[in-house]
Amino acid sequence: MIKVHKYGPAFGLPDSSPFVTKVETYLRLIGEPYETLSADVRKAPRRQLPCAEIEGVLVPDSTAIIDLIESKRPTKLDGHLDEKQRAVAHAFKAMLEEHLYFGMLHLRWGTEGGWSVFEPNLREMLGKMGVPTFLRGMIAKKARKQVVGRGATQGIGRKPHAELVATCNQIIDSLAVQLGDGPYFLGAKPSTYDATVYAFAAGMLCPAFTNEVRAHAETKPNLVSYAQRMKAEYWKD
Ligand SMILES: N[C@@H](CCC(=O)N[C@@H](CS)C(=O)NCC(=O)O)C(=O)O
Repeated sequence: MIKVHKYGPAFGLPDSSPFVTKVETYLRLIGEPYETLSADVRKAPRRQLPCAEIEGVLVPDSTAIIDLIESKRPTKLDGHLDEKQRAVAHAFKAMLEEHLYFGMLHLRWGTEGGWSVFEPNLREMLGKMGVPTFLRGMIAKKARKQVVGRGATQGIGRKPHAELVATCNQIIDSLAVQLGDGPYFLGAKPSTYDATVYAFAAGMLCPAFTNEVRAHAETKPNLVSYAQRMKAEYWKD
């Protein structure tokens, strides 16, 4: 059975990482049973999670995991998509994973409001990884510096707050337009892209975090009902 190496559920989400939620949502979309393991990110091959054990091989990267599993399936989850749909969906996936991700990362790690919610969860996770209590504060602070630095390297983290929010909100506007009435991201049937879209929709709408991006996402009734529908359909347990 496939084993997903993850951080762990947090803030009412399946995982603190959208990339982990993406992989698990994909496995639920195809009805593939899987096990999970709370992993130590420091020991992961690329020092990132998720990873998945597939037929004895530890595969890093959410997209590589999904591509490998899809390559072994006789029926493809994206089989019904034409070239144009694939191209558009690929662009949206990149926009969420490589752009919005860093905006959301900054809102969680780089703002005082986000950090006040995120830090206790991080300390708890460090505890599960065996880090002694007296070191957790120092390690969390160091991790915060690194993660905020990543947002700055990508660029979005250097923007003034209002500009960062506007950038994220523009992405949400586009996402809501493309989603339309769904019911899935690309119409009547689910595709691998729903794994990414759900992971990010659930993250941006997460009630634990109060910020302008969540408030903006909440003004999109189709996005909100998409997240609710996907949760009810694939995340009942
Ligand atoms: N491209 C990777 C990205 C995974 C990723 O960025 N994981 C983050 C958590 S959201 C992580 O483990 N970060 C730890 C680090 O980079 O030090 C994927 O799709 O799996």
